[in-house]
Amino acid sequence: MQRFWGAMLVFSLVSAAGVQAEELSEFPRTAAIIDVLVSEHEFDAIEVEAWFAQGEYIARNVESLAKPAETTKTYAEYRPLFVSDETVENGKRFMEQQARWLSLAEQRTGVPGEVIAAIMGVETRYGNFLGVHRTFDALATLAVTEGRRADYFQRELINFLLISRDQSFDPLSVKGSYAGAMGYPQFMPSSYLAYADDLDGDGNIDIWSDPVDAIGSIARYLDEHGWQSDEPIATRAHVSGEYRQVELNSFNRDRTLAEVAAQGWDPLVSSSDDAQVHPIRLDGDDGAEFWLGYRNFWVISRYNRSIAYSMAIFQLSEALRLAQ
Ligand SMILES: [Ca+2]
Repeated sequence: MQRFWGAMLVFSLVSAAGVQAEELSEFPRTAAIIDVLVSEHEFDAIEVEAWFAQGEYIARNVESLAKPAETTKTYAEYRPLFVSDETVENGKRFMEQQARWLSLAEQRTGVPGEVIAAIMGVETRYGNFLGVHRTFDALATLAVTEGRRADYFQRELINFLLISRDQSFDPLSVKGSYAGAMGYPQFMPSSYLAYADDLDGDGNIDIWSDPVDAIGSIARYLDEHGWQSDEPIATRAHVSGEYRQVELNSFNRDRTLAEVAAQGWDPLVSSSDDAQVHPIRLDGDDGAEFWLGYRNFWVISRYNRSIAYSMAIFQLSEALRLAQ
């Protein structure tokens, strides 16, 4: 108990000294954001100020943004978080429950149901974990924190408030990820505005409580980023010679299958000579693994620009396809 009170005292002294602002309204960027909302988007000043007064600054979210799991773990550590007997079993059940809508989305976009389901599985455990942070707090925290991404999060915060006005919900009522990703598909507000889809046709686009619209939205997102129907996503490759001759684990789109084949990369699942490829080396359970990502792998990476993330989506989708 004594130690507890000691810790409380230190905390109080630090706060009183004003070492760091703890209220959203104390940050210099806040007044400018409120001004944009009022002058450019005709929000009511008193209402906006009340949101910032009731919202919370979440200091640890700023740290979380700097070190997401896909950049701090090897692939052998990362993969089982998302590809396991449990995630495949739950995904199979999700696909059975949503078979009609997955099929409709696939008809419209060419994106296979198992890829849509895999994204939902990795993002939110098929809708069972939508995030614990109020979206307003998450976005406002990152928007008021000085840094190279502050302007990006300011735009996302404004987009979020525009969506809440359009869809008539209280912006303080919605929860999501620490970085402001929302609902079943974990869309950032700008992605909602650009790609969200009313798959069930009821006139609302609800990605927060409706898996059907989320399915349509994920399919549309991949489609509009260039998904190619009936083309492979990625394949294991055998590499003869010096694999470092090609740039590894990059999303540069200027390599073709013919070029990397000439440098000793031999894919298990082939494609056309001029197919876009991404040579990949991962640290798997049994050491180095070599892969070639195709165009559809790059399309998946538009969801999250990470090799580990995109590979986990591909491998979960393959497991779900085989489990059908
Ligand atoms: Ca709808």
